[in-house]
Amino acid sequence: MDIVDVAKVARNFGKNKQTDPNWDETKKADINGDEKINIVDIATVARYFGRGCYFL
Ligand SMILES: [Ca+2]
Repeated sequence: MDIVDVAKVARNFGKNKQTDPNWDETKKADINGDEKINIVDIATVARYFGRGCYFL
C-alpha cells in the first residue's frame, strides 16, 4: 500500500457497484470487496499503508 492506493480509494469514495457505470475500473479501489467504496476501505488502506502488502 502506498499513496497511490490511498488516492485511488479517496477519489472513488462513495461509489458502489449499483450506481457506478465504470465499476470495473472503480472496483480496484474496493479493498474489502463489498462492492462499495466507503470508510472501511479508507481505514483498511490506512492500516496497511507502507507495508507493501495488498489486502486483496
Ligand atoms: Ca469496500
